[in-house]
Amino acid sequence: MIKLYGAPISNYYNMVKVALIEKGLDFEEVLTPPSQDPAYLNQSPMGKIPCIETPDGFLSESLPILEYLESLESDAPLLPLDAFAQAKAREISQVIELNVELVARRGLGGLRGKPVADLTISEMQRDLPKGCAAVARLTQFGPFICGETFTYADIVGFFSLILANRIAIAVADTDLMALIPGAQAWFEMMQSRPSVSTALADQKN
Ligand SMILES: N[C@@H](CCC(=O)N[C@@H](CS)C(=O)NCC(=O)O)C(=O)O
Repeated sequence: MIKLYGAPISNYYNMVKVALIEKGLDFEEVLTPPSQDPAYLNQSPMGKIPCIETPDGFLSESLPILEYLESLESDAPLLPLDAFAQAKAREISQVIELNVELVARRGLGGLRGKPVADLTISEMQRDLPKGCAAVARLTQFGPFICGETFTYADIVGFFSLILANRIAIAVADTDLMALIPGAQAWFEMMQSRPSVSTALADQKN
């Protein structure tokens, strides 16, 4: 059985948790904060959450974890069969993480009442529209990010945008949903998906 280390407050933790639920894999949640404790660094080398424990050892970084889960036997694939379509799902996941989630994350302190430097805010205002335009170029939400089929790119996209948009609105006065045509309807569809609503409910508890 897979052990999932981390906490529901983390959007990355929720990406992995929702993938485990969607794939119908048995897993156990082990509540763990991010930590620089040497014992935890042996599990997750940057001390971040999530990481998972598999029969073969520990694994960190959400995207490789999703790839690993995809390699396990399950009746619910989270990537299409076609190699090019698979690569497109990876492409959009990475574009969202690098150019939207991580850019917005620079202002995370702002959600916790900490001051955010003017330079950081102006860089967010410059870079987030670029990242959103790239996402918009890659998807038409038909209805999912990659078209007709639900993929892990929907999970990565949803849990990236849910946090990134809160930060972007609060800190940089930038509404990411308004910058990605079709994103709002897709976001609402994702929110009511049982795996996602379970993770969101657990986050509130
Ligand atoms: N690239 C990592 C990012 C994970 C991440 O940033 N996790 C946050 C919580 S949402 C964390 O552990 N932060 C603590 C830290 O940066 O030390 C992944 O894909 O899993």
